[in-house]
Amino acid sequence: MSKHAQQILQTNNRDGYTIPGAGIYPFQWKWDSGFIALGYSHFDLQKAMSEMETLFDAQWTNGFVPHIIFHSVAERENYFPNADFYHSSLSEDASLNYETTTLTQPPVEGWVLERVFQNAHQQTEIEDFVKKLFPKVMAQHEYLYENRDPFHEGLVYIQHNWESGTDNSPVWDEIWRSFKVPAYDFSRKDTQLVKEEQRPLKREYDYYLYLIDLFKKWHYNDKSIAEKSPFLVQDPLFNSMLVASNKSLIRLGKQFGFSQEVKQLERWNKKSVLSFNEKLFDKEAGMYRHFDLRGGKWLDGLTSSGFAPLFAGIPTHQQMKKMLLALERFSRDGKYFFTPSFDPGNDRFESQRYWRGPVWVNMNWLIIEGLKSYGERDWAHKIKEDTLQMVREQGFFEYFEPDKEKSRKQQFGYGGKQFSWTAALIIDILNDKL
Ligand code: 9WN
Repeated sequence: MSKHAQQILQTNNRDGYTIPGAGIYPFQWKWDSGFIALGYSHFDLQKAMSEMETLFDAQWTNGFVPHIIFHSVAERENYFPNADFYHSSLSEDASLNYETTTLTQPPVEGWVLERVFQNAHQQTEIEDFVKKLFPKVMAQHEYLYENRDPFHEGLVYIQHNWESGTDNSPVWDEIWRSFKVPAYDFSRKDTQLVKEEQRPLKREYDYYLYLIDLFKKWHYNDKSIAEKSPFLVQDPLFNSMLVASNKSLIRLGKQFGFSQEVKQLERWNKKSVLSFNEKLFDKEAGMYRHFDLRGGKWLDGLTSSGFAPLFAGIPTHQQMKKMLLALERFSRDGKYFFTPSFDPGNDRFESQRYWRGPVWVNMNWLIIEGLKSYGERDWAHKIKEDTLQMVREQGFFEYFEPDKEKSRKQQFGYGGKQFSWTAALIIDILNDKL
């Protein structure tokens, strides 16, 4: 299984970066690259390092790291919306080296850097690599805390659903209902490659595009976005990745002599963890929620992103125990595989449609690692077994049917095939002694 996974990464590897999946995702994606680098670090350190270096080559002058780098001109026609739609040069901070999007994705790079470092087992080049990457990752965190945290809470906002990584999650539904958008006329490429019922609706794409059009009008200026945009959300997954990355940078920073940075990281993290538990933890549900900064309230619905704080060590022991009960409820006592991306008890749950229900390997991996860090090995083991079973029986797909009954009747998973982060994280899971 591990060999097969390695082959997938090799096949999806381009010059210096790895595409998430052939056809549907033909460029470099930010958080995908993080998971992919972790996978490579088990068998090809050079590739792990170049994956991250190439990503940071596209970093903007203000520290922002874009979510897609449109490396291949030949593939431009095959993805929508592409560089022509974003027009990133409207921003004064944009990369001059690459055409990119103007949105970001969860800041996984700090903890990825630490894990790549650990898996390198002191190979000589790794120290220089860490020293080179550390300030770049730090600059990303500075960008986020300085520009995405208007009330200095230690919780940063995302400005677009694509920044969450969980594109069409039902949690955004009520935001979409709060403003009107035109019906865009465009040709979608994704639904030519993947069944329509497994992808977001056209009407949702209208919202996604409209937000970017608004940002263009404001030249992608963060202040204008914070003041005027209808979409500002404190997302538990995004913020967990930031806290986990802060923690990794603190450990690496101590080892590599970045003492000023370590102080700053400790200040940020203290505030972030406090606010997280005060503001985003829902005691009744026993898990974390998305906070709508524009509307001043939690968004409606529970998602697998609400378990991500386990990965960052944010919940107290007591909160973690409540989260185990919430996890059990998500599985409906074994009716569903761990972990559906949306609460199966909610009537907006859709078992095939992308982030509205299916299981994703990267979310399972984060939860497994989180549970291990709390010493909940039996729990971690259960989720690991479900993950391996789905991939073994159906292949290295992008996402999977959560309903065990339905899943038994189908041969394949959903979305893109030979999907890079599924392969990369399976390599990591198989390397684990658990
Ligand atoms: C938009 C590449 C990306 C992932 C996201 C996933 C999906 C893109 C799309 O694919 O999003 O960024 O075209 O739907 O939701 O998490 O990074 O794998």
